[in-house]
Amino acid sequence: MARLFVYGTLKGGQPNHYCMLDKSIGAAQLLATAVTTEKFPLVIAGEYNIPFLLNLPGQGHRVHGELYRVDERLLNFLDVLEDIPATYQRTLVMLTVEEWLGQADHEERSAAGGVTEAFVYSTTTYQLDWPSLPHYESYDSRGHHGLEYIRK
Ligand code: PCA
Repeated sequence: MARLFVYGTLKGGQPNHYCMLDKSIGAAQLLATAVTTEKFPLVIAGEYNIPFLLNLPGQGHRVHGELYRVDERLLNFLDVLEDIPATYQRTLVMLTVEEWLGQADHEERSAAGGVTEAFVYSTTTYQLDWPSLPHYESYDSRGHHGLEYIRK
């Protein structure tokens, strides 16, 4: 079991969320809503309007998302889906929990000050102009930006 913070198309209501629900892929339990403890630039980039958390701590906003407990099968599947390590890299990020949800057990909830660590798909392999794209604090494929995610 591992813990994964999702901020983009894998979140509830977003275009790749089905991966988190499909029991034939693996198992995921939603533990909490959370925000990155540090700021990061969250941009929408490329011809398919893909959300990327750029690994540039201190820039942009604290990014909102969902914290899941995932099994190895799902994690391996997502590593392929997210094209690790070319497009994204799976790194550790510090999170501040906003709200623990039903599936978090007592041990998980005891995180000091609600600060906890999880994997995230972030990237250092971005194009030069991406840091100057608009920064978001919460991703929605159908947001006002008009850059709806395009499935390949
Ligand atoms: N999928 C991963 C990284 C960005 C994306 O679209 C996520 O939702 O966290």
